[in-house]
Amino acid sequence: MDGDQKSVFAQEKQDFVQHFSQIVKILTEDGMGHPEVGDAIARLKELQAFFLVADDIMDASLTRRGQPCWYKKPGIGLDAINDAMLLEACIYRLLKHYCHRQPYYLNLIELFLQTTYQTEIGQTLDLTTAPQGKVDLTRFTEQRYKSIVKYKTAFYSFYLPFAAAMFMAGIDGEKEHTNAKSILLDMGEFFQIQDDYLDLFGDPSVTGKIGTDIQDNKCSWLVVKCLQLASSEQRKMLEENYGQKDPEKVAKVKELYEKLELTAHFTKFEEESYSRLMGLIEKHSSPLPPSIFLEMAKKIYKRQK
Ligand code: DMA
Ligand code: MG
Ligand code: MG
Ligand code: MG
Repeated sequence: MDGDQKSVFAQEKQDFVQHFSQIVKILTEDGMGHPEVGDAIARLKELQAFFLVADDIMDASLTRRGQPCWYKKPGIGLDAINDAMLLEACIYRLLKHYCHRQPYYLNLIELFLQTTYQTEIGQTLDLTTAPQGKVDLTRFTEQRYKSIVKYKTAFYSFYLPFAAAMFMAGIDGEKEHTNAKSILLDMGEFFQIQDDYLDLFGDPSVTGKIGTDIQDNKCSWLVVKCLQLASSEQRKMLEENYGQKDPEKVAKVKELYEKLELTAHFTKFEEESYSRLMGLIEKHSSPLPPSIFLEMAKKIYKRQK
């Protein structure tokens, strides 16, 4: 990163922090109008993303953003389920606060509701493809993988923010949204593939989270790729070691991944995916300026966290 980029980044971060405290202020001001719920509202000062609070419980994860996951904090535990729902409700409180007189208000509400449904469908696929204690490698197909990541990640992480901005700018045509979606879902799939790669090969001090995909029996990009490359012997060894907590078994799976050079395969995939993405942007960005998509691609390509 050069100096200019750094200062832009610092400025963006400062802006974000400012907006964020404003949001928390608006959400917690309600507590003053209704003192009987003040204690509950005060909890929102520790705001986190609602899908991630719930996801960490379901994935039995330990850390998030360099801290214990919310449900792992002393005194929180499964109360975090309610906190996740409370955070979800905050979306609609904020939409009302900022947008209820706007012509795009209904579009935004429907967008958030629809995206929540899609993400929940994706999480369902993610969880049912990874049943605890039942390793069945035949489930881990490329086709199943693509459906999981499209629904659990691509809609909410990529299409949602762009679509929201488009509605706010008065762009509500189906054609325009379909075009943007074709770029953004592709970007989202790539983003989750990186997430799966980093789950095992990322540095937890950089990603802020310790990976659990092997232990959780997840249909990760790594296991799908591994199965495409493995000999029948290696497949058997994967069968015996995948989806279990035992650190020695996890290490054996990692060893196999390393033997099959999954890092090199990932790097190659990343290059290919990037050029495909550039093609999609060229073809489908209009009427939006391609730079919006290119900026986003730049942020995620070769990311370490
Ligand atoms: C992320 O999947 C999907 C959602 C809806 C949070 P994941 O469990 O791989 O995410 P992470 O690696 O951040 O726990
Ligand atoms: Mg998770
Ligand atoms: Mg998950
Ligand atoms: Mg992950």
